[in-house]
Amino acid sequence: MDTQDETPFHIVTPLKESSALSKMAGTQVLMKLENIQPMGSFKIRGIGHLCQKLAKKGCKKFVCSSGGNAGLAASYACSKLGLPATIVVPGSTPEKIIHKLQDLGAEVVVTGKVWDDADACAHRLAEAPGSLYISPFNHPLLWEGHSSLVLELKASLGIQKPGAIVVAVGGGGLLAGLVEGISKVGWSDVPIIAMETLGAHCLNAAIQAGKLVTLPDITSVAKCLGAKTVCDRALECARKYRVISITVDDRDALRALEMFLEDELMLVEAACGAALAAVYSGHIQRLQQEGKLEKSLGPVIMIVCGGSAISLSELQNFKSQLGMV
Ligand code: PLV
Repeated sequence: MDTQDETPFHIVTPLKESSALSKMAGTQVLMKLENIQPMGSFKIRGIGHLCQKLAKKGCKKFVCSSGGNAGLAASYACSKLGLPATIVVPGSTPEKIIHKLQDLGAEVVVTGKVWDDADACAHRLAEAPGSLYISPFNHPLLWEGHSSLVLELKASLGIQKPGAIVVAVGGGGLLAGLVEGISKVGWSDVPIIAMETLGAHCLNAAIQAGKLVTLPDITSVAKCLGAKTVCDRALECARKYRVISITVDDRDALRALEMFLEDELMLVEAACGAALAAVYSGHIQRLQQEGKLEKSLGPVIMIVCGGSAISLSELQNFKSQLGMV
């Protein structure tokens, strides 16, 4: 493909009511189906945009650290751009993802236990002449790319404002992109419910401490939320906008993704299960009762962020690890 081509790599995703989620929440829930993006997650919006912009400036090789999905998006974008990609992932990454990355033509380096270890390696590799490091969540162009999601919401909803937007938070790139989007469309007062699993709760810890906090380890099964430190911009967003931070445990996230599979027949990662748990574990109604969300609420937007690091057997493994079977 011509590197000057501005056509985005992401698709416009459907916004679809879920009667099951609406019933659980007691209010209308609309799913933004990012799980059907190329490579199975929202990541292509930001990473695709970032790679396109940097390629246009003459970058010839990218090195991206990833929990999996950002790497898939970067490999996909690079294959479209005809550029080489090196993806550095932690040892916890499923074989299936590594093969997918290789099939896309990426060089894959597996190192360390968690994403932060892979990230340190990616920074070192990117010191090679001609290579450029890309973060899976921490870059203004990435946030700009993610903000396209809100522009689509605005185009679908028109004058109707969302009652809240529910999102999973890892390093905070999607959150930062949503905030950019709601600012662009005049929805700055819309609450964003930022969901994390305990053991990958770097945003929640930072909000509690009033400053960035580095978690000692990532203990959650939601490895794609597993950045030990959230990006500065995400904490800034939480300070300046109506961000409600909620943590759930791994069991809640897995239960949510299992119920979602039953209800909507779509299988998503535990990272996405964390967001779904806002409804399936009753947090929306609780927030309404506590007066943190309006009693009569506009449509709640559930960002079904997706994720490829899951299969039925992987779900069974997680459940047995957590004593759920
Ligand atoms: N995953 C990143 C960071 O991992 C990655 O490298 O793929 N939902 C899914 C399915 C994700 O893959 C991610 C991020 C998130 C949510 C959270 O997005 P973020 O990092 O922008 O807050 C360590």
